[in-house]
Amino acid sequence: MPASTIIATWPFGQTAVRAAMPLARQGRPALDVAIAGAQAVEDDPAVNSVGYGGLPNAIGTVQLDACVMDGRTLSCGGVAGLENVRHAAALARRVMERTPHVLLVGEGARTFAVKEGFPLDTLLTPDSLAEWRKTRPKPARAPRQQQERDPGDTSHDTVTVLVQDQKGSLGGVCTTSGLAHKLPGRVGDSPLIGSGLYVDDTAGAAGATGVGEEIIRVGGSFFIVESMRQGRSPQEACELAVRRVHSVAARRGVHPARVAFIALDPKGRTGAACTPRTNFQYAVSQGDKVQLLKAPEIER
Ligand code: SD4
Repeated sequence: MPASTIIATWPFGQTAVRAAMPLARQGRPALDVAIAGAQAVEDDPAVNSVGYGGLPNAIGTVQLDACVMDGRTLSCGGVAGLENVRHAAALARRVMERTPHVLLVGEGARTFAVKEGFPLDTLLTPDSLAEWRKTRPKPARAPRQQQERDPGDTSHDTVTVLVQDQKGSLGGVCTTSGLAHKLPGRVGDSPLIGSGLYVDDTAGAAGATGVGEEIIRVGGSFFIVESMRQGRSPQEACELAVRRVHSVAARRGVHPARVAFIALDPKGRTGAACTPRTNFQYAVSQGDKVQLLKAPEIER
C-alpha cells in the first residue's frame, strides 16, 4: 500500500497530524483521517482559535465555522456561525451526509446539531475570556480597519487538514473560531467550499488560513486546485494564489492582510505559501515522519 500523506496548518497542525496518523495507517478513508486530526485541535483548549477555547466575537460569543470535502465525489458540507457545539467539523460532515444541503448557519446549524445528538457546550474557557478582554479593540475602531488589520496580528488561526489516504483519494477539513472580535454573524472563508477548502481527486486539494475576507475575494482554495489541474505543482499553485491576493490588494490600494495556503496533489506532493510577515508554519507527515515546515513568504 502507498503511504498516506497528511498536511495541516500552523504548529498545532502537528497535533492534528499525530492524531490522524493511526487512522491513516489503518487504511481509513481520507475524510475520516482529516476529521480525526482536526477534532484533536478542536478539543485542545490551549489552541485559542479553533473549537473549544476559541476566541470569541465582538460581543464575547464563540461562533465556529467549518467545512469538509470528499475528493472522490466532491460531496461537501459546512456550518457557519455555530454556537455551543465543539465539533464543528464532524457536524459539517453530518450536513454533507444527512441533508440535501451544503451549508447550515447559526441557529439552524445548532438545532441540527442537537437533532444529531451533539452535546451543547460552553466553548469559552477562563483563558480565552481573559485573552479576549486583553485584546479587545477600542470601541472607536471601524469595521473596515478591523478587516484590513496588521498582517502581523496573531488573533486568528484555523486548522486546515488535507489527507491523501492509502488508496490515493483525497479529503479535507477546515475548522476555526474565525477572526477574534469579528462582528456577530460574520462568516469567514473557512466554511465556504472553494474559499477555505477545496478537494477534488482529479486535480488536488487546497486549504487556507488567515484573514478570510482576502481568501474569499480570490476564491483561494478553488483557485489553487484549478491551477494544479492545469499542471502546476502544489508549491507553484500556492505561490500563484498568494500573488493573486497581492494583485487584488493592490487594485484596492491596500497591503494584503495575513493569508496562507497549503496544497496536496494526487501524486502526494505538498506545497505552501503565505503573504509577507505571516510566519506560517505547517505540519506534514508522509509515512511515519512528521515535519514542521516554514512556508515561503511571497512578496508580490
Ligand atoms: C477566518 N480564515 O475566519 C479564518 C481565520 C484564520 O488563521 O484562518 N485564521 O477568516
